[in-house]
Amino acid sequence: MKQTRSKIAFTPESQESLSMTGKPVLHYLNGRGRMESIRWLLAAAGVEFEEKLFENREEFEKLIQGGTLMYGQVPMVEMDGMNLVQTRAILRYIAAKYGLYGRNLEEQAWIDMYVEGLRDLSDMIMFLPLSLPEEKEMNHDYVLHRAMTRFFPVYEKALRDNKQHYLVGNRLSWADVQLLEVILMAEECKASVLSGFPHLQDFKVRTSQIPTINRFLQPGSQRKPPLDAESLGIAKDIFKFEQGMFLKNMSTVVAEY
Ligand SMILES: N[C@@H](CCC(=O)N[C@@H](CS)C(=O)NCC(=O)O)C(=O)O
Repeated sequence: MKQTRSKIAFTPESQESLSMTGKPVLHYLNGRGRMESIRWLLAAAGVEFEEKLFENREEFEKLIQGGTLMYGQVPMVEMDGMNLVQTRAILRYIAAKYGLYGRNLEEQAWIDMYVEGLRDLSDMIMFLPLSLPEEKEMNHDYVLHRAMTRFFPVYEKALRDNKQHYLVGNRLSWADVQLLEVILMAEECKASVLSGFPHLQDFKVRTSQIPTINRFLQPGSQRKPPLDAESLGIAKDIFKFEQGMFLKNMSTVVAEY
């Protein structure tokens, strides 16, 4: 399941031509970050998309100056005549549009509860590479502990108690797509993270075989690899992340761990 960094270079001209294809156009850097869940959801829904990947701060600033970023931030997705921003808003729109957001308000509420928990966990994993060197191991252990004691037991129990293959409504939803994404992220931190969760193991195997998802998991897809040192440096330059941001975000919860 090797992922590559295939990309389309950012140029003002390509910006013009790409949006003419009628496919959603994703604006981000060439890495996972906050855009990855959006890539996952579109891929799972079987929607083809284009990517405009900026490579440095200058290109990002050009995009900001273009005036399409409501908050001067990405992810931004050009779709259905809109410049969609705010990750959750984008995800919710895609989920609703492609039938992955439940059949009624109650199912939507369940999907939201699962997705928000998964977002808490995936944010922690996403920020791990920003840990201070001397705190990396502690943060890594903390996140895995949280995954195994707070988050995964919830999804394990839901699958067990519902006696269904999916988290909500006995059919694939945004919550399932997000769960598989986060399981794979957690396994990159610790390969055996699912060892105490038989239903999640089954879930992973089953959902990975859904044709649209399976294609996304194959080499050469638009799925992005985990951050390496080089791409972390690029991301820091582009977004001007502060080092130690992870710890600042997590400081209240670390104290009680
Ligand atoms: N709440 C926003 C946060 C977006 C955000 O922080 N984006 C970062 C990149 S992942 C960014 O654009 N940073 C540049 C900046 O804030 O100036 C969302 O979820 O989309």
